[in-house]
Amino acid sequence: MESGYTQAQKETMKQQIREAADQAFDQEMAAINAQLKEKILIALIGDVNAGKSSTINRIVGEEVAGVGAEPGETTKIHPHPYKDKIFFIDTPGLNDVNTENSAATLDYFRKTDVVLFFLNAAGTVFSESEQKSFRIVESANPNILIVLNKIDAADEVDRLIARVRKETGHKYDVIPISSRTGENIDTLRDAILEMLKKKSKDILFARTIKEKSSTANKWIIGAATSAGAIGAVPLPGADIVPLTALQIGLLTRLATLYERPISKEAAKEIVITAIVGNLGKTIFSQIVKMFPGAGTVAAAGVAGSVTLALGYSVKYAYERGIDVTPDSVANLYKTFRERKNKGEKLPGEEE
Ligand SMILES: Nc1nc2c(ncn2[C@@H]2O[C@H](COP(=O)(O)OP(=O)(O)OP(=O)(O)O)[C@@H](O)[C@H]2O)c(=O)[nH]1
Ligand SMILES: [Mg+2]
Repeated sequence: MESGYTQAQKETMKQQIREAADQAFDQEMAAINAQLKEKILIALIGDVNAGKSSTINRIVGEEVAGVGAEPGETTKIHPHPYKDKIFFIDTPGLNDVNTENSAATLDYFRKTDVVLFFLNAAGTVFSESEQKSFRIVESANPNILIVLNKIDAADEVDRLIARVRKETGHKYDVIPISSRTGENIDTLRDAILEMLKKKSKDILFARTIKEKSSTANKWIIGAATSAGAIGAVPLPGADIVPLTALQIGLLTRLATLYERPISKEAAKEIVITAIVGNLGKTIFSQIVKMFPGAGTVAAAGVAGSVTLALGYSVKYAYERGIDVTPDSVANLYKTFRERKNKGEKLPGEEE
């Protein structure tokens, strides 16, 4: 396959990628390792039976704490150390906020990374006592997502959302979910990750939860979109350093997400294969058909397409326990393309 670069350009680019990758890899790994050392605190606030425990179980994909049908199972502040350094702080409403617990409670909220404020769509939504709790929480920590749970058992959900948004000054996301049916749990999960990302704390949480595929897709599309902004066709010279850094960043994060460490050498050679080698220019028109989200990225050019192909190939390999090497990545890409040319679906499309 013709990559469109002259032999001399290829040699220059390889050298530039090696140098840029050396530096980028060390920086990315240092940043990731720093993230992994930090604690993540997620507060769950809401009346008894609002569905706090059921929702968390859904988000992480396994049983975290006892989900009781008995009202009032959670009776006091209860930081569950979940996994690694992730803590869920389970609180039953704040009706007793004037009691001796209040100072400790507020202290917790101040330290919290994400506050999930639960409302029961099938109950009295945003009652006076809930509003009072909300004001208290809001004063301590504005990183709040309002979770409107049990929408499977409620009517006029849109109206409830509009009301809660209005009563909270349109400052917070109100996310309607059902932890019974699973509806919109992915939206809530993404919102949590988005909030953690702003604090550079999303990687540990993303790695800990069971559902990794949608996180990987977001990272891949994000990196590809940024790559697209670098230049339509990456040229030897100024384009190579930022493009290499982006791809190394994506590779190291995917490796961390799937808990399959990648060596600097392998990462470097994979980037060379992608940029200089056979993931080159000719994939441009084909990639649009191949991967979810490719349409917008491919419009931005070869750099974006190449990054997308790289990301999806590596993700595919990790999900199937295939070793991530320059050869395996290039082969996977070829397989994808052949399948697509024969009109077959890609694995990701079959869901
Ligand atoms: N219909 C419906 N029921 C739900 C939903 N989520 C939870 N429930 C039920 O509501 C009850 C309480 O759920 P939990 O997850 O224990 O609620 P909690 O907020 O953790 O309750 P406490 O720990 O007692 O404060 C259980 O019987 C759940 O099965 C939902 O989305 N829809
Ligand atoms: Mg509970």
